[in-house]
Amino acid sequence: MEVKNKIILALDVPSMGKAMELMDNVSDYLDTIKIGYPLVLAEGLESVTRVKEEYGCRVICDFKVADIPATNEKIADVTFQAGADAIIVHGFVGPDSAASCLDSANKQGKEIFLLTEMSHPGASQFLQPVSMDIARMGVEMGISNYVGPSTRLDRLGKIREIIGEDSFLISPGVGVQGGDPKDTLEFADALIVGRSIYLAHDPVDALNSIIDSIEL
Ligand code: OMP
Repeated sequence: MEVKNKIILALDVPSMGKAMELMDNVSDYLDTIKIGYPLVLAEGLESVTRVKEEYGCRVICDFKVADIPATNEKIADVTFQAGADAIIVHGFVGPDSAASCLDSANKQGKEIFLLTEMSHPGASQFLQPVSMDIARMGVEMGISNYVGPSTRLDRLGKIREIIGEDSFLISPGVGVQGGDPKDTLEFADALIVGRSIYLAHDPVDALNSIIDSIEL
């Protein structure tokens, strides 16, 4: 997978109007967009279909799927049917739950991203003790794509070691959460960036300064 400018926009805005306004400004610089609960709960899964149709970009649905296998499969199926190219799936629920999403993806020619360790401070309490095991589980299952934190680069580096150079690793937490774009790309293939872009007075400027900082 190649991500244009190594940046995935987290389109965590509250309405389709705001999503379109932002996308009209930044879509030339991006080919991969992450859509999660904020937009889908406000506007429905149709928001995924519309963003894909209007901008022709790759859409990763961030539903952090974490249910029993039968329910996970239904969630993945309906998400892919709406046009999503990939879905983010929690690893802590275990291999059978993740496998149901992987099977759904494989059937429809789509992909899953396995979430290992999260980027926020609270992740250190329950998730951190098992996050490397989650990455190992992903490798055993043949999963190719992972999410790991830019806020703890030592941990991101360990995740990269476990999943290997051929896996694709995307990393949220740069900017507002404190991670550094360039340092994160030592281990990750692409960054997930939300508020630093969509809350900026000038989102194009903000995006360009992240791109510049990566290239320095
Ligand atoms: P900003 O902090 O605004 O740049 O947004 C980060 C985006 O990445 C949000 O959509 C989060 O929901 C998401 N995210 C994390 O911040 N941390 C994680 O550990 C995992 C994710 C994710 O799965 O995308």
